[in-house]
Amino acid sequence: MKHILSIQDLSCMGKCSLTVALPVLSAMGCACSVLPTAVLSTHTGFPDPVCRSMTEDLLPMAEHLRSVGAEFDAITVGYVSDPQQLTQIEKATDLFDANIILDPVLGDHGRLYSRITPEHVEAMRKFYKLNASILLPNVTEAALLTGLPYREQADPIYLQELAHALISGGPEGVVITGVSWDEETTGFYCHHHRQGTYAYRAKRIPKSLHGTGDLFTAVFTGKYLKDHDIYEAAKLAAQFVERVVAATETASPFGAEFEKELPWLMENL
Ligand code: PXL
Repeated sequence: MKHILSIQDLSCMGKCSLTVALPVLSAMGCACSVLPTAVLSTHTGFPDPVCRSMTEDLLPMAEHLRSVGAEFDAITVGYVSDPQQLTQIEKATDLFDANIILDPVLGDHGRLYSRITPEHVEAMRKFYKLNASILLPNVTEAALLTGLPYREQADPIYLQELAHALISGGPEGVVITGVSWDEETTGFYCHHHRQGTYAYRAKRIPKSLHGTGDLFTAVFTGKYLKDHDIYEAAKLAAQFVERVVAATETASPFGAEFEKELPWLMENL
């Protein structure tokens, strides 16, 4: 059985990060251990969440996991609540012989998430270059990390520029998610050193939900560990997210109704 270490926050309510990674990866037949970067009452889409950062605890916790013999097939890194955590995560992940799949959670729709500062963006830029094997940014995060301008409506040339700038920084593969191709279609654009370039389009469902990036990362990771095909992994993740968005009755910060689509995911692995 594949064993993943998921490093991201535990938001007590709102369905994102660990509360979606754990059930999704279990449904995909993977074991998932965690290192919580922070414990929040809710994600930051709700006003004024209580947030306790785990900055000081990340490395000792990882050292303890290592000392009792933990080994991982991959490590995923998602939301970090302050940029200093990235230094600790770098030391923590160096203890293990596993590739890092990084979702550089910084913002969406051309804007930073609340609590994310320019220092945070700079720290994430340094971190991905040195540590990420696969990078899963949305268009906003790809623009922030490369310094290229953000464009709401993406075209293949713009995406190629973003992907090439990101790949030249270090990772072997990048999937740019949340691509708005035109009024009617959305999808992703991916590029991998060995596998080449692919673009994926699907019909747009005009509903914006919290946690869909985290769902994408979880499904991507489970599938990528199975057959190491970046395009197939991103396609399954995109299809799952599309189904979840369609199945979610109301767009609210309480999150996506992903549970409804877990049976489909298990059948389509
Ligand atoms: O879904 C990304 C995410 C994860 N964790 C927290 C967040 C967000 C996005 O807003 O606030 C705490």
